[in-house]
Amino acid sequence: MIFTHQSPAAKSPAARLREALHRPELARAMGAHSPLSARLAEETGFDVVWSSGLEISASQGVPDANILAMPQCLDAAAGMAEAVDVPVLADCDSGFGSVNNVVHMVRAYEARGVAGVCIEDKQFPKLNSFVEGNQELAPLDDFAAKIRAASQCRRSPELVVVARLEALISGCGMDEALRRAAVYEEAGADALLIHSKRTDPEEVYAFRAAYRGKLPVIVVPTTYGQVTAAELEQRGFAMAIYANHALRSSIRAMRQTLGRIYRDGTTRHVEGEIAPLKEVFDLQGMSAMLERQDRFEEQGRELAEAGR
Ligand code: SPV
Ligand code: MG
Repeated sequence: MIFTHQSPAAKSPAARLREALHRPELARAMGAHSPLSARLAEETGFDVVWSSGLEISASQGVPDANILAMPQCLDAAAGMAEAVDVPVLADCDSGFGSVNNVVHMVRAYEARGVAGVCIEDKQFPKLNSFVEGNQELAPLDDFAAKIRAASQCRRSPELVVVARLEALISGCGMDEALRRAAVYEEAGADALLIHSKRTDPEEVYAFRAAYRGKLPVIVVPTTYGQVTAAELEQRGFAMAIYANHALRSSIRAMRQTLGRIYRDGTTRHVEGEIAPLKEVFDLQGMSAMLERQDRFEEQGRELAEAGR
């Protein structure tokens, strides 16, 4: 969205995220950390932008371990929500603290146009799920309270509350994941995210087959990236989040270009490999801005003329 349309009658981003989660087809979300990366995800065709805690932290040069405070994560997610029409689902870690933090967080994210919030059942401070270290689960009652609070304290019933299950990550096993799934559903979650660090999809498949509830189930195929969208859809998943691939590709691309310029002492050899400035201007909405400026200045002249 480069300041174009948005008719007042259009469905809210939250309603569209809900629809995406309930369609028979798999919805696909792309991880992003900035308005620019969110726009690239939208332009490519992804249904949803995942405001990734890992990406936002990495873009600030800090570990994904609740080093950034809630307002920093919120600003990043809100910037993305302003920049695109597709719904933004925000990674809200473990809710930035207690149940009181969750209430404040839900209202703040909602007010800034984010379509959904995802909170995970780990302790604060959380540690990225793929890092060796403390992956201990939050007590079940504490996390159920957070989900209940999120679902009851949102201002609009459309805001999507995703409960992320970390039982498989923490080594607590499938029974614990299923037990928690049922409790989070009862607490008011709108969707579940089952996370896994296995290099094959068997445990998320086993979870999907054994889960008997009604909520859509989301997966994050990072370590088992060999699966296809068609397979995930066929297994009954509602959404796949490709959580960090844009960031990782940009790191590799920047390293290559910077290295080449440094070694060659010229930018000549990279010019054909990198985005021309025109592409940057397009992503910024430069021509739309200039066209709008001309239009309003023209109208201003007409108004002034008529008023003479
Ligand atoms: C993120 O993108 O920050 C996520 C997904 O939470 S993961 O890194 O897989 O934990
Ligand atoms: Mg995260």
